[in-house]
Amino acid sequence: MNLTLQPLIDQVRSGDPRALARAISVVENRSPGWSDLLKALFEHTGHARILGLTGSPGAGKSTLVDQLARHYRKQNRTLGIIAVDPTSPYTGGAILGDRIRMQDHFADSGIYIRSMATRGSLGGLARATADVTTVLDASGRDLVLIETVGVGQDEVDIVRLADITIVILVPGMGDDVQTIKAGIMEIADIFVINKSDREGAERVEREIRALQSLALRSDHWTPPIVKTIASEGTGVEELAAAVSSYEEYLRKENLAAKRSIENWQQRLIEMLRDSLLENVQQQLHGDLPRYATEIAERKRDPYTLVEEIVGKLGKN
Ligand SMILES: Nc1nc2c(ncn2[C@@H]2O[C@H](COP(=O)(O)OP(=O)(O)OP(=O)(O)O)[C@@H](O)[C@H]2O)c(=O)[nH]1
Ligand SMILES: [Mg+2]
Repeated sequence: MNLTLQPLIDQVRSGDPRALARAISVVENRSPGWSDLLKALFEHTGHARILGLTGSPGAGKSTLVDQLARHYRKQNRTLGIIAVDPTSPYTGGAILGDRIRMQDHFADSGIYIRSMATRGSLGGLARATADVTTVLDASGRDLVLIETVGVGQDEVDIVRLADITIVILVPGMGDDVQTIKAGIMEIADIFVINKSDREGAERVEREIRALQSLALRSDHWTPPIVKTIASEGTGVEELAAAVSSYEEYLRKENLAAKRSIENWQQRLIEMLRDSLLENVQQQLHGDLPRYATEIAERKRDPYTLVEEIVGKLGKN
């Protein structure tokens, strides 16, 4: 254990926002001590409730996160918020919006907000988000809210971190439900139809119900559908109630542990994959181009080469 890290660990655990910021930077940038820090913090995790909110660009995720944060703060629960920016062109404006909204909570040490970018996060966005969640959890936050745009595999991986996943849809996006069906439908524990002040909310609801009737979940939970107008705070109480009832369901059916084990199985594979790949790349030094040339010229076969490289792993 790296002794110089102890003060930082203690400060993080006391919930100090400046220490949190420092610890998160160390972890995010893979600065010296990052793994010792996570190792030491891990035993203090597992207490925070992790909510993942995902939906199309501009669906109102940040507005909803903000409203939920207000709701939970009224109950004196502390929060960490991670806004994952996939650097899609859509989010350019929203970053500024997030900052403006954040100022509302600026003086409140019960809310810690962090934006994450794909750029610069080594080892993938999902891993970085998971590690930041670990730090926030260890700092004693009651809830961690993760906002992510639901588009790709990275986002699905991020959502898998969550205990409860909220999928946000909006009316008037044509065949949005159809598009989203493929990846995101299956992971929704709760559906939100935001911007319900707009026409078409009922239609979206009917579409979700129709899809739900086709696919029964293995845990037999039927994800509730909550209509919200996030910009006015309408439906936020109902959403929080839906979160509570799913928590209650998980507790009653003893499903929380099962879900956690499933998630860890997935994460372990990802961690191993990252780590093994790093290891192999180190082992290869700069040999990759030479190997590739030899294979292209049929002087070597790739199957034997891979066997050799993998065989050497862990032996040096
Ligand atoms: N009419 C209406 N507008 C809303 C509602 N909720 C949010 N908005 C507006 O929709 C816009 C986008 O909201 P955001 O909360 O930034 O959406 P987001 O999903 O976080 O967006 P990205 O992070 O860019 O993907 C803002 O101008 C909000 O004020 C709603 O219920 N009704
Ligand atoms: Mg946003």
